[in-house]
Amino acid sequence: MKDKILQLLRENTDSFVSGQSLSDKLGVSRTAIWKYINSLKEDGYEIESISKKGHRLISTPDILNYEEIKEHLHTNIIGRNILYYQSLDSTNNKAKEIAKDSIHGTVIISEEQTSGRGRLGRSWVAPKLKGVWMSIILKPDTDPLNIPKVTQVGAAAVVKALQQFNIAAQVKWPNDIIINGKKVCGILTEMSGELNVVNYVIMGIGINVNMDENEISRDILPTATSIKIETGIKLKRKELVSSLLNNFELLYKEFESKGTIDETVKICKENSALIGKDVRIISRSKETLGRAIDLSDDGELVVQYNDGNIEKIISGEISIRGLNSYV
Ligand code: BTX
Repeated sequence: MKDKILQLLRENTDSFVSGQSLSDKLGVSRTAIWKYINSLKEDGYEIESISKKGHRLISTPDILNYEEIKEHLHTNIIGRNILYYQSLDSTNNKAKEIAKDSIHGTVIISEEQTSGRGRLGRSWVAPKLKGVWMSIILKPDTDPLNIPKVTQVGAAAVVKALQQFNIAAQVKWPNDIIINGKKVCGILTEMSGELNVVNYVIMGIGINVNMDENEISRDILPTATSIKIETGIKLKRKELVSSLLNNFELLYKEFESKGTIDETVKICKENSALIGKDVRIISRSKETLGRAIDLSDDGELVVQYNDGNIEKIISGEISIRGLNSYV
């Protein structure tokens, strides 16, 4: 009911909508309408209410529910089912819980995470209302070996979305997006499957959007930053999410229909933070020195080791660092 009231107010932002007309249209009492209006105000919607005139929507809050995101969403499937939470331990955990019974393209978004997760058991800091913390449930009909490609699709979609707000960001293969050498976004792709079958994939994306420097915890400050800190731009998170989902659906279509990720690889190459740089390739306790020279058609990092050997690296358990620093 709240959605319907909001919709009617959205359609009439230049005039007042009377309580009586809302009550007639929606078939509920005026007292009920009044309660829903108050509840919308509590959610952050600025509504001017004048007796005998009615209600007028003045502004909408930057919250990440479907009502707000759909305004700029052009997808057919991805993000058409959004489950929105104020707080979760981790959107990837929630997605895992419900993945089996959820449709492809379902998105879980939380305004904060209390135990956000990174790769290899690491943690991800996700403070309330300051970023985008979300997971997309995907059900690709493909071999499990192809799933690392999905991470690249996600990374390319983030870069493309930021470009639409005139923000230049780079992909630090395989799963980080950086601005000015520091991390603004991380992607955690998890899969449930058998030998040749993918049951589902969960792609978790965390983006530091509007944190100020004092809102980033000290232990991650040397490598972490936010879009606002680096660019001075305070993005509307809901617009960033819509743009991200729009771009993701476009790029994912190629993977879904042909199994290739040509457009994704093009974007990741053009905006690579690593290609042409000397890097340390860290696999479990082993560290090897080399140079990142290319990205393969399948989204693997091509490195040339100092002994001259060339190898394609699959993301799995590998971390890449700059020679003396994070990049
Ligand atoms: P990662 O393993 O590459 O990065 C994790 C590391 O990044 C941490 O060990 C820490 O040093 C640093 N870090 C932690 N929080 C932040 C932050 N907010 N910004 C920058 N650096 C940070 C990257 O893993 C994958 C992260 C995915 C996060 C999303 S959020 C939605 C979804 N749900 C969930 O639990 N995880 C994903």
